[in-house]
Amino acid sequence: MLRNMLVQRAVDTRGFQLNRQGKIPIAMGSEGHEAVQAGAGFAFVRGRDSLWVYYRNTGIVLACGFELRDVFRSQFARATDKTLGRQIINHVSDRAKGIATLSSIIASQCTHAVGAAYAYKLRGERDRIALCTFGDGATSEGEWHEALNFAAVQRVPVVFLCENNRWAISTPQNKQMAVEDIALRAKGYGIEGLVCDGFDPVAVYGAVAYAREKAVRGDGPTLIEAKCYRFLSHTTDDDDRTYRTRDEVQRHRDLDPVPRFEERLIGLGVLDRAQIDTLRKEVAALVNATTDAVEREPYPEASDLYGNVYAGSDAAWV
Ligand SMILES: Cc1ncc(C[n+]2csc(CCOP(=O)(O)OP(=O)(O)O)c2C)c(N)n1
Ligand SMILES: [Mg+2]
Repeated sequence: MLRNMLVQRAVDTRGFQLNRQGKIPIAMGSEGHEAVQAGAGFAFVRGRDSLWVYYRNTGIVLACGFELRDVFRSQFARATDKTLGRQIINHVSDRAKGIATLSSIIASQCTHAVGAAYAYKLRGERDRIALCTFGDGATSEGEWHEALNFAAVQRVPVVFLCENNRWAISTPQNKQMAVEDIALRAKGYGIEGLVCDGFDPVAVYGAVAYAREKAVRGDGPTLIEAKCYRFLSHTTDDDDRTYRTRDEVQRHRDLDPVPRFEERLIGLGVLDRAQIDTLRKEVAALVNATTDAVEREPYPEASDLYGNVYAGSDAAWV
């Protein structure tokens, strides 16, 4: 889990650097979400479950088996990218690993996840769930409510995980809803809602593993709200200094989940400081080597544009 959290942080930093160097068009960091994504990813059962995520989810896709080089192929839009360099950055997918492709349309993945889980139920595929993640802002979308309601009525095996980072770009939570806990909304659909500490990967793992077991037993969906914080601007196209104070950001940075988890592991005697330093160096070397290797890969050819659009002829229709 710690390794995954360190990789997430290194990928975020690299994405912002590559954008400022003019090498990639945009980056979306998940700093502050590392614990949510590491914890949830470790509760996902590879080879069985499916994952329905949003753009801030590099950490969880990596924890579910997505390859680091494929993250960079997406960022650099190379021909080797699983979506052939066509999807927006961080909109990654790997069908063989159960990681579904996604749209930037907020909450659209929620109805897709429920559809997949409904299929598992109809086909009698036990011990399989759909894990669906989204932000606090997504819970204002009609599609989110439709997804929760249908999932609850049909008792499909889906786990809803809200990464509540308190902001939807420049909209703070209190301008978006009049409740403090998004998990409360579960009651309105007749399902269980849980709040967990999104700065603690073990707490998130526990909540998601519990909800997964429940779904597998046939006891339907759960809404988990993991409270975290977005340390960076929304994307490299945003400047958060225009709408929130540095004090607020610093207050949350003081609770940074990455050093906090390191201290916890040291306190428990799982790792010592030297081992953590070695791990940090390994992660930095891996991210550097992967960045360099992928940067050398080719872009798609312009003539590839019409391929994989329609079956059959790939000639331009104009
Ligand atoms: C339907 C729709 N409306 C608006 C947008 C523009 N938009 C992109 S990200 C975003 C904020 C989403 O916030 P949240 O769900 O809290 O996720 P976070 O980025 O904070 O992780 C918005 C409004 C969109 N992509 N889709
Ligand atoms: Mg948010």
